[in-house]
Amino acid sequence: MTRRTASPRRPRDSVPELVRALLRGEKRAAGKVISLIEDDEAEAVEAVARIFPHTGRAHVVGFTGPPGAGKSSLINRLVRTFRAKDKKVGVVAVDPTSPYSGGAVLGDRIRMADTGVDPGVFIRSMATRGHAGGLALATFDAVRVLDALGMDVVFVETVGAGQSEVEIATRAHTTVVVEMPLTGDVVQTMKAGILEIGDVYVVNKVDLGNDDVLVANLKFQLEARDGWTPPIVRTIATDGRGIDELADALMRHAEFLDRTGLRRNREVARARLEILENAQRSLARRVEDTSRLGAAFDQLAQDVADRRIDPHAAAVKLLKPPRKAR
Ligand SMILES: Nc1nc2c(ncn2[C@@H]2O[C@H](COP(=O)(O)OP(=O)(O)OP(=O)(O)O)[C@@H](O)[C@H]2O)c(=O)[nH]1
Ligand SMILES: [Mg+2]
Repeated sequence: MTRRTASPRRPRDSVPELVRALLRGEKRAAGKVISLIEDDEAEAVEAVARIFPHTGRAHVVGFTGPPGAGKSSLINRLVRTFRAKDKKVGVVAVDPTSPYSGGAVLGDRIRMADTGVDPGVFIRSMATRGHAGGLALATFDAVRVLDALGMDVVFVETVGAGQSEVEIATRAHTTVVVEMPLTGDVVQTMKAGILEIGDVYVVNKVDLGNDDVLVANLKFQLEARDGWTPPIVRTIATDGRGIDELADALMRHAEFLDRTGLRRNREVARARLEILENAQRSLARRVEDTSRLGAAFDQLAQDVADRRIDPHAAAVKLLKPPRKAR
């Protein structure tokens, strides 16, 4: 089959082929589609459009929290726990440095990127380059790939350093906020906004002590939302303590969303964001390559320089869809 992209790189499978393989559960195809998304290739749009009708099954759990709190370690443990319950598990880590081993399923860091011996686990790190602003979109497109691949649960890890990372986590069905107790004589306050976003709070590294103050603080400050009081789970990710309770809390929240109809609300809220972001992105694409704007753009620039039109009106005119030929 001939390709339109005159790329010197290795020949690629066609998008329909890739999507068919993905829907058959082939992890290799999933990895390729995520690479297209990651590189923001035009084919990614077609691929996501094709897989979209096959998504909506997976329960998506977002993890956020300060660097080093133990998000990756917790997810590694949870992968194992959910595999033991015979659930297929996907992981998208928005931090490419995350050290994933896939619980006990995968042995080393080299193989963690896209394959493993267990067909029920798929772990993928997303590189963040080239996605200023579009990171949330790329992440959720990748989540959809894992959904279509047949994963029952998809964990998304982001480092809660910036607002955009926190936002990614809140687009999940269940948002987990991971904190760790600080040691020494410090008053530990929560970062602004962190108390509003979590459905489940984890206080990890309780082996290091000082967790009582943090847990009491959280208990005091957390409020029920829509009839759900966020549980606070104490864990030691390194030895597995509290992981069963955490898995249980995640499942209870999933059931709560189904029982109350809030799952649908969350889907609609995310859809709003995604429609707007896609609209912004396609507008940005239309104007980023000035060579493709053609003679109309040049003429508008002349008109602005001659004061025949102001720059704002010129922009509106530029973005008007071309008139259809009669
Ligand atoms: N003592 C102790 N160490 C832990 C625990 N959980 C994780 N760690 C260690 O803390 C360090 C950071 O853990 P990660 O799981 O990489 O944390 P993270 O939140 O994913 O970190 P980033 O992705 O860099 O934000 C590692 O060295 C872990 O081994 C715990 O419960 N107790
Ligand atoms: Mg990590």
